Amino acid sequence: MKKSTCLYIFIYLFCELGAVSADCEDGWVRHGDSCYLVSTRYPMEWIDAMTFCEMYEANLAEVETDTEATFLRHECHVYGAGGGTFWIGGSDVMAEGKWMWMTSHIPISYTNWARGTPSNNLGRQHCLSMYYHVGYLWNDEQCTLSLPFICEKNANSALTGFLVG
Ligand SMILES: [Ca+2]
Ligand SMILES: [Ca+2]
Repeated sequence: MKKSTCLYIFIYLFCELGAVSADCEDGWVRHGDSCYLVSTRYPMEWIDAMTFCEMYEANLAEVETDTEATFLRHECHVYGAGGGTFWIGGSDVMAEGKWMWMTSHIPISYTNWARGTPSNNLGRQHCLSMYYHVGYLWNDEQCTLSLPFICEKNANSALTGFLVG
């Protein structure tokens, strides 16, 4: 092999590895320190969506800042193709009106509720969604609805998984 060809291959590999290490696994998108999977292909009940995310060492997304909420609203518009409502990781199933991020067991402080929500309509809405009809602001929904959902994991643990795996 010519020396220059060898050099090009080396540079190519170096850049490829660099791109992967700065990125998330296939199908996941990076924002801040997190990787997100916006899953629309297999809508699930809230609890099943949580389990699905856990299979990827992730959790249903926990949205702590306006920046993160805005990013995810944009992703919902892109992946939801103008429809759909997405589960994220909050619930008040433990105590009515006390909304928690269920993976980290932290009371929800930052909120992005749509007007008139949470409504606990018919006394049955205990899971948190980003709701298409209000521009993906938050709405409480019945947990047994089958909906698309968003998983979130730490970008560094995704990287570690890649290097180890
Ligand atoms: Ca988050
Ligand atoms: Ca509601």
